[in-house]
Amino acid sequence: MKMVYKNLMIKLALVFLFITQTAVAGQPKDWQLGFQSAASKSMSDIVIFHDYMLLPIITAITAFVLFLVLYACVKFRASKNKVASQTSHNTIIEIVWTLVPCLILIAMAVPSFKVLYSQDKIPPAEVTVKAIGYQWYWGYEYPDENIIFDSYMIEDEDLKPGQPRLLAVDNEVVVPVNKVVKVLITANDVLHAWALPSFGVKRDAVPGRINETWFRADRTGTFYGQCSELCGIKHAFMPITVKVVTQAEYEDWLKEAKVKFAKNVIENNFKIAKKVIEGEIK
Ligand SMILES: [Cu+2]
Repeated sequence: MKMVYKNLMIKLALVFLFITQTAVAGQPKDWQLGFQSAASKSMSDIVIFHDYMLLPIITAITAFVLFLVLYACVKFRASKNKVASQTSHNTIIEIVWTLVPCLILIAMAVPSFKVLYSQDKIPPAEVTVKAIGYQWYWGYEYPDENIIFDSYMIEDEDLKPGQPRLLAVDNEVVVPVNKVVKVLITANDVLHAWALPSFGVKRDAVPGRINETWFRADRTGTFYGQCSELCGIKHAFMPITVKVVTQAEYEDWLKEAKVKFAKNVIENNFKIAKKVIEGEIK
Protein backbone atom coordinates (compact mmCIF):
# COMPACT_ATOMS: atom_id res chain seq x y z
CA MET A 1 0.00 0.00 0.00
CA LYS A 2 2.82 2.33 0.96
CA MET A 3 4.55 1.63 -2.37
CA VAL A 4 1.39 2.42 -4.37
CA TYR A 5 0.98 5.68 -2.47
CA LYS A 6 4.63 6.60 -3.11
CA ASN A 7 4.29 5.87 -6.84
CA LEU A 8 1.13 7.95 -7.01
CA MET A 9 2.87 10.89 -5.33
CA ILE A 10 5.81 10.68 -7.76
CA LYS A 11 3.41 10.58 -10.73
CA LEU A 12 1.46 13.56 -9.38
CA ALA A 13 4.69 15.51 -8.86
CA LEU A 14 5.77 14.73 -12.44
CA VAL A 15 2.40 15.80 -13.86
CA PHE A 16 2.58 19.03 -11.84
CA LEU A 17 6.14 19.65 -13.06
CA PHE A 18 5.07 18.97 -16.66
CA ILE A 19 2.10 21.34 -16.41
CA THR A 20 4.10 24.16 -14.85
CA GLN A 21 6.97 23.68 -17.30
CA THR A 22 4.86 23.59 -20.45
CA ALA A 23 2.14 26.04 -19.52
CA VAL A 24 4.57 28.85 -18.84
CA ALA A 25 6.42 30.15 -21.87
CA GLY A 26 9.64 32.13 -21.66
CA GLN A 27 7.85 35.33 -20.81
CA PRO A 28 6.19 36.98 -17.81
CA LYS A 29 2.55 36.13 -17.08
CA ASP A 30 -0.25 38.13 -15.51
CA TRP A 31 -0.30 37.70 -11.72
CA GLN A 32 2.89 35.68 -11.89
CA LEU A 33 4.55 34.72 -8.63
CA GLY A 34 8.14 33.55 -8.56
CA PHE A 35 10.47 33.08 -11.49
CA GLN A 36 9.77 32.48 -15.14
CA SER A 37 10.16 28.83 -16.09
CA ALA A 38 13.80 27.81 -16.41
CA ALA A 39 15.21 26.90 -19.82
CA SER A 40 18.86 26.37 -18.85
CA LYS A 41 20.80 24.60 -16.13
CA SER A 42 21.97 27.93 -14.72
CA MET A 43 18.39 29.04 -14.21
CA SER A 44 17.30 25.66 -12.79
CA ASP A 45 20.13 25.95 -10.25
CA ILE A 46 18.96 29.44 -9.30
CA VAL A 47 15.35 28.27 -8.96
CA ILE A 48 16.34 25.26 -6.82
CA PHE A 49 18.54 27.45 -4.61
CA HIS A 50 15.72 29.96 -4.20
CA ASP A 51 12.81 27.54 -3.77
CA TYR A 52 14.44 24.88 -1.58
CA MET A 53 16.95 26.91 0.43
CA LEU A 54 16.20 30.63 0.57
CA LEU A 55 12.41 30.44 0.82
CA PRO A 56 12.36 27.86 3.67
CA ILE A 57 14.99 29.88 5.60
CA ILE A 58 13.13 33.16 5.05
CA THR A 59 9.82 31.55 6.02
CA ALA A 60 11.29 29.98 9.17
CA ILE A 61 12.96 33.24 10.29
CA THR A 62 9.80 35.27 9.62
CA ALA A 63 7.64 32.77 11.53
CA PHE A 64 10.12 32.67 14.42
CA VAL A 65 10.34 36.47 14.72
CA LEU A 66 6.55 36.77 14.49
CA PHE A 67 6.23 34.18 17.27
CA LEU A 68 8.74 36.11 19.46
CA VAL A 69 6.89 39.39 18.92
CA LEU A 70 3.50 37.86 19.73
CA TYR A 71 4.95 35.99 22.71
CA ALA A 72 6.52 39.20 24.09
CA CYS A 73 3.30 41.15 23.52
CA VAL A 74 1.24 38.63 25.47
CA LYS A 75 3.71 37.65 28.17
CA PHE A 76 4.98 41.13 29.01
CA ARG A 77 1.74 43.05 28.57
CA ALA A 78 1.29 46.02 30.93
CA SER A 79 -1.82 44.62 32.65
CA LYS A 80 0.08 41.56 33.91
CA ASN A 81 3.39 43.35 34.61
CA LYS A 82 2.73 46.27 36.86
CA VAL A 83 6.43 46.53 37.66
CA ALA A 84 8.62 46.42 34.55
CA SER A 85 11.47 43.89 34.50
CA GLN A 86 14.93 45.45 34.80
CA THR A 87 16.72 42.62 32.89
CA SER A 88 19.07 44.09 30.27
CA HIS A 89 21.79 41.54 29.44
CA ASN A 90 22.02 37.82 28.86
CA THR A 91 25.40 36.59 27.66
CA ILE A 92 24.20 33.24 26.29
CA ILE A 93 21.36 34.77 24.28
CA GLU A 94 23.70 37.43 22.90
CA ILE A 95 26.21 34.81 21.75
CA VAL A 96 23.41 32.71 20.19
CA TRP A 97 21.81 35.58 18.29
CA THR A 98 25.18 36.56 16.87
CA LEU A 99 26.36 33.06 15.99
CA VAL A 100 23.15 31.60 14.54
CA PRO A 101 22.69 34.29 11.83
CA CYS A 102 26.40 33.89 10.95
CA LEU A 103 25.93 30.15 10.53
CA ILE A 104 22.78 30.68 8.44
CA LEU A 105 24.68 33.09 6.17
CA ILE A 106 27.56 30.65 5.76
CA ALA A 107 25.12 27.82 4.98
CA MET A 108 23.52 30.03 2.30
CA ALA A 109 26.82 31.25 0.90
CA VAL A 110 28.18 27.82 -0.05
CA PRO A 111 25.50 26.83 -2.62
CA SER A 112 25.15 30.46 -3.69
CA PHE A 113 28.86 30.70 -4.63
CA LYS A 114 28.59 27.35 -6.42
CA VAL A 115 25.84 28.74 -8.68
CA LEU A 116 27.73 32.01 -9.18
CA TYR A 117 30.97 30.30 -10.19
CA SER A 118 29.22 27.94 -12.60
CA GLN A 119 27.69 30.97 -14.33
CA ASP A 120 30.99 32.81 -14.41
CA LYS A 121 33.02 29.99 -15.95
CA ILE A 122 32.22 30.06 -19.66
CA PRO A 123 32.57 26.65 -21.36
CA PRO A 124 34.05 26.57 -24.89
CA ALA A 125 31.57 28.50 -27.03
CA GLU A 126 29.76 26.78 -29.89
CA VAL A 127 27.95 29.94 -30.99
CA THR A 128 29.01 33.51 -30.26
CA VAL A 129 26.59 36.41 -30.34
CA LYS A 130 27.47 40.03 -29.69
CA ALA A 131 24.72 42.22 -28.27
CA ILE A 132 25.11 45.99 -28.51
CA GLY A 133 22.79 48.29 -26.58
CA TYR A 134 21.63 51.48 -28.29
CA GLN A 135 19.16 54.14 -27.22
CA TRP A 136 16.69 52.35 -27.62
CA TYR A 137 17.08 49.05 -29.37
CA TRP A 138 19.52 46.16 -29.50
CA GLY A 139 21.99 45.48 -32.28
CA TYR A 140 23.34 41.96 -32.78
CA GLU A 141 26.36 40.52 -34.47
CA TYR A 142 27.39 36.93 -35.13
CA PRO A 143 31.14 37.59 -35.38
CA ASP A 144 31.94 34.14 -36.82
CA GLU A 145 29.18 34.27 -39.42
CA ASN A 146 29.51 37.78 -40.91
CA ILE A 147 25.99 38.63 -39.73
CA ILE A 148 24.82 41.94 -38.28
CA PHE A 149 21.31 43.23 -37.64
CA ASP A 150 19.23 45.51 -35.44
CA SER A 151 16.35 44.34 -33.31
CA TYR A 152 13.47 46.75 -32.69
CA MET A 153 10.38 46.31 -30.56
CA ILE A 154 7.16 45.78 -32.52
CA GLU A 155 4.69 48.60 -31.84
CA ASP A 156 1.24 47.71 -30.47
CA GLU A 157 -0.57 48.36 -33.75
CA ASP A 158 1.78 46.06 -35.70
CA LEU A 159 1.60 43.05 -33.36
CA LYS A 160 0.63 39.75 -34.97
CA PRO A 161 -1.47 37.18 -33.04
CA GLY A 162 0.66 35.44 -30.43
CA GLN A 163 3.25 38.17 -30.22
CA PRO A 164 3.48 39.54 -26.68
CA ARG A 165 3.13 43.30 -26.25
CA LEU A 166 6.35 45.19 -25.37
CA LEU A 167 8.38 41.97 -25.78
CA ALA A 168 8.25 40.92 -29.45
CA VAL A 169 10.89 42.28 -31.82
CA ASP A 170 11.26 42.41 -35.60
CA ASN A 171 14.57 40.51 -35.80
CA GLU A 172 15.07 37.84 -33.15
CA VAL A 173 18.34 36.33 -32.02
CA VAL A 174 18.31 32.72 -33.23
CA VAL A 175 20.40 30.07 -31.48
CA PRO A 176 20.51 26.27 -31.56
CA VAL A 177 19.22 24.21 -28.65
CA ASN A 178 21.68 22.45 -26.28
CA LYS A 179 24.65 24.45 -27.53
CA VAL A 180 26.85 26.75 -25.48
CA VAL A 181 26.08 30.29 -26.60
CA LYS A 182 28.56 32.94 -25.52
CA VAL A 183 27.11 36.44 -25.45
CA LEU A 184 29.44 39.42 -25.71
CA ILE A 185 27.67 42.47 -24.37
CA THR A 186 28.49 46.11 -24.89
CA ALA A 187 26.74 49.44 -25.48
CA ASN A 188 27.16 52.30 -27.87
CA ASP A 189 25.83 55.22 -25.87
CA VAL A 190 24.77 54.74 -22.24
CA LEU A 191 24.53 51.80 -19.82
CA HIS A 192 22.05 49.08 -20.79
CA ALA A 193 21.76 45.50 -19.54
CA TRP A 194 21.10 42.34 -21.50
CA ALA A 195 18.81 40.14 -19.43
CA LEU A 196 16.94 36.94 -20.16
CA PRO A 197 15.17 35.51 -17.09
CA SER A 198 14.54 31.98 -18.44
CA PHE A 199 18.26 31.48 -19.05
CA GLY A 200 19.31 33.07 -15.74
CA VAL A 201 21.33 35.66 -17.60
CA LYS A 202 21.79 39.36 -16.82
CA ARG A 203 24.84 41.46 -17.67
CA ASP A 204 25.45 45.18 -17.92
CA ALA A 205 26.17 46.62 -21.34
CA VAL A 206 28.87 49.23 -20.79
CA PRO A 207 30.12 51.58 -23.52
CA GLY A 208 33.77 50.94 -24.34
CA ARG A 209 33.87 47.59 -22.58
CA ILE A 210 32.82 44.05 -23.47
CA ASN A 211 31.16 41.90 -20.83
CA GLU A 212 30.65 38.20 -21.34
CA THR A 213 28.03 35.73 -20.31
CA TRP A 214 26.73 32.42 -21.59
CA PHE A 215 23.76 30.10 -21.63
CA ARG A 216 22.80 26.69 -22.96
CA ALA A 217 19.09 26.54 -23.69
CA ASP A 218 17.72 23.10 -22.93
CA ARG A 219 14.50 23.39 -24.92
CA THR A 220 13.30 25.07 -28.08
CA GLY A 221 10.94 28.03 -27.99
CA THR A 222 10.88 31.80 -27.93
CA PHE A 223 12.23 33.49 -24.83
CA TYR A 224 11.81 37.12 -23.89
CA GLY A 225 13.84 39.54 -21.80
CA GLN A 226 14.19 43.28 -21.40
CA CYS A 227 16.88 45.89 -21.01
CA SER A 228 17.50 45.93 -17.26
CA GLU A 229 19.42 49.14 -16.74
CA LEU A 230 17.62 52.49 -16.71
CA CYS A 231 18.89 53.90 -19.98
CA GLY A 232 16.57 56.75 -20.82
CA ILE A 233 13.06 57.60 -21.89
CA LYS A 234 12.46 54.45 -23.97
CA HIS A 235 14.18 52.04 -21.59
CA ALA A 236 11.00 49.98 -21.37
CA PHE A 237 10.78 49.59 -25.13
CA MET A 238 13.95 47.71 -26.06
CA PRO A 239 13.05 44.06 -25.45
CA ILE A 240 15.23 41.05 -26.11
CA THR A 241 13.87 38.04 -27.99
CA VAL A 242 15.81 34.81 -28.36
CA LYS A 243 14.45 32.03 -30.51
CA VAL A 244 15.87 28.63 -29.63
CA VAL A 245 15.62 26.19 -32.56
CA THR A 246 17.00 22.80 -33.55
CA GLN A 247 20.45 22.58 -35.13
CA ALA A 248 18.94 21.98 -38.61
CA GLU A 249 16.61 24.98 -38.29
CA TYR A 250 19.53 27.06 -37.08
CA GLU A 251 21.58 26.15 -40.13
CA ASP A 252 18.68 27.07 -42.41
CA TRP A 253 18.36 30.41 -40.63
CA LEU A 254 22.12 31.00 -40.95
CA LYS A 255 21.96 30.52 -44.71
CA GLU A 256 19.16 33.04 -45.01
CA ALA A 257 20.66 35.50 -42.52
CA LYS A 258 24.06 35.48 -44.19
CA VAL A 259 22.37 36.97 -47.26
CA LYS A 260 19.82 39.20 -45.50
CA PHE A 261 22.17 40.56 -42.82
CA ALA A 262 25.56 40.26 -44.54
CA LYS A 263 27.92 42.47 -42.58
CA ASN A 264 30.25 43.42 -45.43
CA VAL A 265 27.31 44.44 -47.69
CA ILE A 266 25.72 46.52 -44.93
CA GLU A 267 29.05 48.20 -44.07
CA ASN A 268 29.62 48.93 -47.75
CA ASN A 269 26.16 50.50 -48.02
CA PHE A 270 26.98 52.68 -45.01
CA LYS A 271 30.18 53.85 -46.69
CA ILE A 272 28.34 54.70 -49.90
CA ALA A 273 25.59 56.53 -47.98
CA LYS A 274 28.23 58.52 -46.10
CA LYS A 275 29.92 59.51 -49.33
CA VAL A 276 26.57 60.59 -50.82
CA ILE A 277 25.87 62.72 -47.75
CA GLU A 278 29.33 64.26 -47.89
CA GLY A 279 28.88 65.03 -51.57
CA GLU A 280 31.65 62.76 -52.88
CA ILE A 281 29.16 60.70 -54.89
CA LYS A 282 26.11 62.06 -56.62
CU1 LIG B 1 18.63 50.04 -22.35
